[in-house]
Amino acid sequence: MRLDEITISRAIVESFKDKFVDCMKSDVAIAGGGPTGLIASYYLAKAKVKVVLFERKLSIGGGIWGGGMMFNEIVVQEDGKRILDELGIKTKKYKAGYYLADSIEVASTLTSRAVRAGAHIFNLISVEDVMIKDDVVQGLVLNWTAVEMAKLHVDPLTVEAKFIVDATGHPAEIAQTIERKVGCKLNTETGRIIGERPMWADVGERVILENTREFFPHAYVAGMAANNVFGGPRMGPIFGGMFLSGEKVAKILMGRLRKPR
Ligand code: 48F
Repeated sequence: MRLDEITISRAIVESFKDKFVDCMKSDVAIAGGGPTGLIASYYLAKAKVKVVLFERKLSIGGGIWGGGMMFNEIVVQEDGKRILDELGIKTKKYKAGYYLADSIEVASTLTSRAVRAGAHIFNLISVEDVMIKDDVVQGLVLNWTAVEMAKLHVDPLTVEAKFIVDATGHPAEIAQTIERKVGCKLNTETGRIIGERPMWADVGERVILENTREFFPHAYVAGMAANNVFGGPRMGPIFGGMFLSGEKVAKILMGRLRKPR
């Protein structure tokens, strides 16, 4: 059989179109494919929730790949190790309460497990805005990262979701957008983003779980973005808090989706 270039092109465009159209309505839409977004999408998909994740970059995995200052190892504590064990990712004990994992194995396995569980993941797409109707977030507004980078004047497209998750890491981009557009209406002490505090691994890893919550109707924040929105410290290359935050937001949303609304 001779290979035909046009058949290859048609196959890709038609299949992508079907995938994208299918994701125009979902239960949960996640912005950001770092450790938090990946773990959240894994648990949601495993529970048969329709979940779609949009990642700006070519590669999924966010801050996992670079470990600490490009030494590509990450550290997890006991609770974080539980999640890595569940996903079949190897860990090595360093000393009591500190475990190491290989960044490359973590990023690639998390991605693979999320996709295989049924999460729909799109790379090279940036979330540039949200859809809000009657003071409730109802979806995400998307554009190609290439359009964003080239600063082209191209209008975005919108997808609808019952809940959205800001898992964009340190900048908390979705919360920033909502704050800018709706003013002091966030569910924080001040109604605005409190801001990330300086490095303090122990406290940062603890408060991230309390900070994983709804910050605006139907909009949740998880991972490093949660410590920015609700004012917690950063914690550097210890990743247990990110995994546990992703797991927590997935559990909360499973509960909310089960309730009649
Ligand atoms: O930064 P990132 O890894 O966030 P995280 O899941 O984990 C934080 C850790 O990596 C590390 C740390 C550990 O203690 O502090 O920083 O909270 O992943 C966030 C992902 O979101 C993407 C970004 O490219 C990255 O891969 N992202 C950010 N803004 C957008 C976005 C956006 N507007 N649209 C789509 N993707």
